[in-house]
Amino acid sequence: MSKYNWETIKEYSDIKFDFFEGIARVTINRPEVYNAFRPETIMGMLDAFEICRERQDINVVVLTGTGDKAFCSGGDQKVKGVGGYIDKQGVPRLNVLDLHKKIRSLPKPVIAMVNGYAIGGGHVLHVVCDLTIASENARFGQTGPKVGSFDAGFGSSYLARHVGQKKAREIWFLCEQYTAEEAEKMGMVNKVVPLETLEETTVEWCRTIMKRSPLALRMIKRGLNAELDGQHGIMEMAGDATLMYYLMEEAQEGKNAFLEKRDPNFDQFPKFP
Ligand code: S0N
Repeated sequence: MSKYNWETIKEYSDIKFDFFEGIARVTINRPEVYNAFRPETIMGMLDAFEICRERQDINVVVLTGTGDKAFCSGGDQKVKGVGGYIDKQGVPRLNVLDLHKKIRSLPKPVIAMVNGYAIGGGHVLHVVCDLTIASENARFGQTGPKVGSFDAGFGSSYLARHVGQKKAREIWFLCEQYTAEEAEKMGMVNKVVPLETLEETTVEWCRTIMKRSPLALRMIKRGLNAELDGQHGIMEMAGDATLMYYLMEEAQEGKNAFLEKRDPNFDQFPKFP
């Protein structure tokens, strides 16, 4: 039972999506399969994250799973077919990759609130979030090479940036599980707290983050991503630089001069050394 008054934003079949004082919470709601995801789960999450992007009153997003057993146990093995996870129309999909990109692109911080197992594709989900706060009972690990899958994308290369190359290879090659304390020591978890205080700590972190400048946080996220994301990362950071330029009078002058059919006067603006 939460002590916060979370209000439902939108109803979905596989996730819960709610809001409290500037914080949006996306909860994978399939406890019967330890919050494993199927294509419909991901479609719901993609929609919810798009709403998080658009809504002005959402400053931080928390991603978690229902219950005290699992954050997410990865792709639902019961719907895994040839070529991907089979949706209701019979189409095989790997749409979780779209979600990785969406979390990474979201111009707002995303916190994984890991309340149990973060395994397989569930482990990748916490890896792609900006921060991870875990309960003491959380368990982390990959199973891919054991169950016939792998993520050679963010789930391995970005993981290696957290824990180093050797440890990332160990995590993938051995497919063992790690405690929350071990995960914190490795550098892939920011904080470990008792399960009873997980939500409270996460809300506290969100409140602290919300006191900071949103545009500054956005640019920090872009910069940290850009180092790894190549041309795509530069494009996203450059896009935000353009956004900031558009906020300046210098950019307005160019547009106004064009509309007023005169030469722009850019000399009036300071040229910082
Ligand atoms: C989580 C584990 C370790 C928990 O073990 P425990 O406590 O013994 O519980 P269980 O009895 O095993 O589980 C409880 C119930 O939940 C069901 N269940 C658990 N996980 C899944 C799952 N992933 N799919 C379907 N059902 C699941 C159990 O069956 C059980 O239900 P009942 O009692 O009815 O049988 C343990 O459960 C475990 O190891 N789970 C499997 C973890 C796993 O291997 N996940 C899949 C790994 N692969 C991916 O995630 C691929 C993701 C992907 O699509 C991808 C593709 C391209 C690029 C990237 C990715 C990516 O995101 O990685």
